[in-house]
Amino acid sequence: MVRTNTFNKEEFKKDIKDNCKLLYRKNIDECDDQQKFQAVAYSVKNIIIDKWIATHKEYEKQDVKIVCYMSMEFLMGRALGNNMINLMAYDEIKEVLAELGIDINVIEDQEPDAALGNGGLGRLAACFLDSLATLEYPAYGCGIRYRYGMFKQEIKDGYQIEVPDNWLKDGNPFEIKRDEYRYEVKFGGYVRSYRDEKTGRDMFVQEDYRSVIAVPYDLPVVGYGNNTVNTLRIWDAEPVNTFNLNSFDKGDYQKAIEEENLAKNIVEVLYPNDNHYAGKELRLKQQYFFVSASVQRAVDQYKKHHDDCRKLYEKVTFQLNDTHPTVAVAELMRILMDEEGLEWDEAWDVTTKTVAYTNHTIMSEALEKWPLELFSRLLPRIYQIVEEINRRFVEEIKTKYPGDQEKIRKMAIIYDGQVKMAHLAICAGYSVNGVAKLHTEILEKQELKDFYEMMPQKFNNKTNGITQRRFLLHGNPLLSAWITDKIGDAWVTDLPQLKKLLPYVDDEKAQQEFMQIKRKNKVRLAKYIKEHNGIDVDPDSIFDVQVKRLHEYKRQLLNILHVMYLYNELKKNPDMDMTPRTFIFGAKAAAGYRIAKLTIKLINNVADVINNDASINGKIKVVFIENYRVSNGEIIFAAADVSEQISTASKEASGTGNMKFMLNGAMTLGTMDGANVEIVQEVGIENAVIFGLSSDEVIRYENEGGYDPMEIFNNDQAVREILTELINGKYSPEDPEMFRDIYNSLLSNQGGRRADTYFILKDFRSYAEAQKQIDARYKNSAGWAKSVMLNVANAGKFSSDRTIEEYVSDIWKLKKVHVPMN
Ligand code: 26W
Repeated sequence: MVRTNTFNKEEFKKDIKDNCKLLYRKNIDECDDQQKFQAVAYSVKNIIIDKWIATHKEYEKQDVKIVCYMSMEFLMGRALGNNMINLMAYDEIKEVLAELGIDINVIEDQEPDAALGNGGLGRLAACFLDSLATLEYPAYGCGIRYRYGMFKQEIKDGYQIEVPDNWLKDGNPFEIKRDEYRYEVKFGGYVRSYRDEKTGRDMFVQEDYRSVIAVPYDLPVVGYGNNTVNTLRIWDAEPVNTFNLNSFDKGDYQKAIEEENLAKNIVEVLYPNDNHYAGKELRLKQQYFFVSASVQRAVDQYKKHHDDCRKLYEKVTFQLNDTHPTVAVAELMRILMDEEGLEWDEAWDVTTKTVAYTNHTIMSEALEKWPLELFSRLLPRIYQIVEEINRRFVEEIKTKYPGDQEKIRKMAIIYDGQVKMAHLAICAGYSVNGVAKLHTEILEKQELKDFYEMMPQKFNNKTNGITQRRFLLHGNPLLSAWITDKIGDAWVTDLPQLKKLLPYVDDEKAQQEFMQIKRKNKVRLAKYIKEHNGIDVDPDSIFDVQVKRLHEYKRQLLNILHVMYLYNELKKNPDMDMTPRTFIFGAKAAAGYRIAKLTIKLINNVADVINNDASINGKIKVVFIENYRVSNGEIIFAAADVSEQISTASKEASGTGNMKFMLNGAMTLGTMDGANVEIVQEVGIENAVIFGLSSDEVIRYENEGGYDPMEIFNNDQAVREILTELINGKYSPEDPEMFRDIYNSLLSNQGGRRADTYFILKDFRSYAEAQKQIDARYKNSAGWAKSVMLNVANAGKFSSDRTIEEYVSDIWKLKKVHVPMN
């Protein structure tokens, strides 16, 4: 396939100027930067729009099967630069703007990140949409148009402050409201049932409910160098009837107020919890809201061309991004039975051929279990259906394992007064997948063992991936140009082509070019850090980076404890031979996660002490980058030398940041966890630095009730020293008790929680050793260059293009649709 554009520079320039007039009644020179951004974005949309129309025309014409990727989160980041890239018009638009005296980077910086997601799971959804469009597969993303996305993080006095993210403040130039696709979504009330005398069927009607209207906004998802433009459809909520507010009827008035509030609240804000289930009623409302609207829309779309809903699965499949959209199972059953007149068995046959489930975590605190009381009150009809699914499933378990009550306790969908969403998703889904080899193995052998034994055919692995269009082509233009110069540009849509770089890894000149580019990217990041943190960092130091959500299992604490240790070593031995190191952190903590927020404060306090200690000659610097997100992430990945992937083995399902670093030529310093295992397999263990307990060892300790961190505390003087510094005021002279909770979490059992749950002290020595190895390896500059070049050359497997091809052939069974343009 030839990928080209038909971009006309002069036309485009005129279009930008016209937009300035139309939107703002101004000449381009009179517009401020935000206005210029809007004008440019509308001009880009103008190129997209014809492809978008053509794409959907072709889908209808060919009557193709479509995947609906159902997700509470889409962490899209900025759209403008990415759209320009995928239109293959980035350089030309950059030139046009330059001719108008406008700096493209300034324009891109005007756009707020679309941060409708927390972290890994939401960003994965965004990468998948990019790959689906690029590979010409028909797909919808289905989600929620939150008014406020992931909060903005400010650091004040070392503490995280959450600031609302009003991302729609200036309007979103790329979105289109689709008023014609409105759906009612009902909550609460009760179910009245009666027998229809004519048909003899039992009928179920929800009465005395409160409802909202779901209204979709469409965002274009542009394929790279083709004519495919798929759709991310995010739902807004509007009140059913504002008119009722004027009613004199008191009952109606009350109801109208409630419905108005329901509509306002439901899409107000993204829950900023990552890997932590809170059981909030509003969250379940959000789930049912977008799922119901999306399923209703999918069934209606199907009925436009077909009249037998028993074959729905031939034209649509729903992929559930974790358990968050799992009510889709019961909602589809409801629509098929109550509205389309199918019998239970017919509806079940369709549902179990339509719905598939991806698991993204084994952390037990992330498992969604809704209290029956809440679930049945909010979704009375859906609850009845789940009850019946559970009744039949328990019967099945009894038949398969007669007399085994334990199996029922462990596998039932409804048990202990809770609805277990993962059990529902596995029972009804035709596919259950993990997100990395190790993760899938742990699901099969441990977490979901009973389900795997009962239905092994459903289980499969789909190792995550990332899109090289955003995380290399857009984020690292220098390296991209260098690679293309060496091996051509086919890697943009075929990442394993990077293997063609192999002949260059021993070539001294190529090594120097490569490291020069890394250095320029470090200068770019240093400038960003200076502007945003006021800290000077040395581009010739090793940039050692850990950026990801803050969570105890990800062990940012291990990293900063090691920094404290290294600082002590350096103070004792000022002539210690070490390459200067800049430790860079970036992480948002969930607003209510105390120990996570305290860890941020610790990192910042340690940074303050070390950065201001002139006696160490700048050999260690510590930087906490405020408000880590997709857009500054692109700059950070490009500049990293060391990629910290140090989760407790078995806890990180996959990780995807690890892949972004690898692709940009950083060395992984990590545990054998998640996709790190596969990264090491691809690049060779000699081109990564691996440390710590294995997942088997961690699981063994856990089954034995943990290990005794006191033993380490008693016997390792250096460890005792840094732990003591947590409570002696060294890093918090104004309040020596400040970090007591961190100290306690490492050393004492607390209310059913094991001391050092995440094996930080257990892995400490091995980590410190690994860090030493990094220093030693970096000293050998040719050896280092070769290793990190090998990381790039072997990153091919980790493209989300590969992941999507696997989903398509093993799960979704989609056909490519080539969109013609005339
Ligand atoms: C109910 C609260 C909640 C919110 C988010 C529970 C769980 C989540 C997500 C599953 C957390 C998440 O983002 N998981 C990450 O998914 C990535 C994509 O598969 C993986 O790479 C990460 O390892 C995993 O932590």
